[in-house]
Amino acid sequence: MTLSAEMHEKSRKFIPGGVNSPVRAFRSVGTSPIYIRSGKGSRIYDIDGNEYIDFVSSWGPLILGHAHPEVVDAVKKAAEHGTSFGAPTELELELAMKIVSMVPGIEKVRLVNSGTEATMSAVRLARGATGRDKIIKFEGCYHGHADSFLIKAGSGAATFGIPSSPGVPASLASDTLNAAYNDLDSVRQLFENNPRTIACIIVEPVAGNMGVVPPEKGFLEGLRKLADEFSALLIFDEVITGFRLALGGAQQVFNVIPDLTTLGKIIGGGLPVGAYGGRADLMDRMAPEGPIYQAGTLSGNPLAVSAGLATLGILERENPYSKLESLSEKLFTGMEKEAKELGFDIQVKWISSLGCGFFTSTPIRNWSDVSTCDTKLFAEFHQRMLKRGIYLAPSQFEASFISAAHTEDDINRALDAFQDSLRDIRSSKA
Ligand code: KE4
Repeated sequence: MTLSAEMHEKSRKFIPGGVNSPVRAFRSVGTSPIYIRSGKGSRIYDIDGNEYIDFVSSWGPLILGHAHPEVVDAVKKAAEHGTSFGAPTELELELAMKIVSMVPGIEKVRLVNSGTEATMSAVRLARGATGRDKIIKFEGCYHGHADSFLIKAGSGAATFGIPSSPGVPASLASDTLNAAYNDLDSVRQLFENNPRTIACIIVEPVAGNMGVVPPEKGFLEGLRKLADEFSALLIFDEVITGFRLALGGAQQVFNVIPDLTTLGKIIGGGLPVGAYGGRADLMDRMAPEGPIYQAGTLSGNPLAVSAGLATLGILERENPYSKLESLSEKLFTGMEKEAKELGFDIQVKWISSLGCGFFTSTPIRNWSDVSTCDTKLFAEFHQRMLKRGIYLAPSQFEASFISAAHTEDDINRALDAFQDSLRDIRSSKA
């Protein structure tokens, strides 16, 4: 038995499922999770001494790779001055100003401690500002685990077949309306059937929690128009896409400006930071400026903010986006080619430095297409890639990420492992 397996057995006695976040449990890929001791660059190392090329990147934050020296230094330095004050600091103002300068739709921003806090606060603001209770989200999209979002949600909720979680009051669930991604008619339908009761549309501008599903041409522009037509607010949940697609995120790439934006992951450089921001007239409704309440003991924490500032500073200075794009193109087009040559139906979808392969012959544009995936076959594939030293998200409904620390050689090794794993599966079925 590996040390990881032993550790997991012990951990389940103290932590539900042995994990602090469900999707880490490797349940849907049928193996026990590996326990990570350290990471450096594009590599992670488990407690059994195995090395992996990491394409999870802590689910997105580590666009610079693990333990970037400047990020580590910034955290060390900050810690020497104290870890938290519960009071304003210059550092949080510096990060706020940087975010405002980078993200087109953000005039004012509030820092919080996770993506979930960011999205739940943005929706509370939308409800408070419009006086309306209902929200529109998209089936298969995931916005964190606040009650209003756990209705037909993606990510771990979809992975474990609990897209609508017990514990969410029916009265609240009824205020969450689900549309189909890439389907503007389904959004219009909801507005027409629920006149003057919908506060906002919240959308992942690139869906990253049902696997990766990019927006079709005109989809985001169409949402902007529908929100305006029905006097609702448009929220871009850029927890994944923020600083990932470009410094200005998806709203810069697609040139569609939301009323509110939520951020997380990269903004903290691997430490817990989330943020929500947008039009100043909306943000000024938040206490203490306005009446809508949101708070947090560790919001703007100097250590986390230092890691975020270092990360955004390096992204600004090095602008790795074209390198990320070319490595991603090599990986994902290579996967597509190899799958075809080996006779596997895999729909590869990617944009910038995130993507995935859907194990289905159905062309992918939203959750109903994604739900046709053969998750058993994905599990067999995942196990084989892991054995070959390639660490992928343990779910068909997640993204693979490329970091600035990945090299051509990493991509070649991943493609070799991809080919060998598919060959292995094919001969096991022969
Ligand atoms: P957190 O509360 O996990 O920081 O962020 C929630 C969230 C909000 N919005 C989007 C678009 C997100 O992708 C997330 C979190 N993403 C998942 C993975 N796809 C986090 C991994 C996990 O749940 O362990």
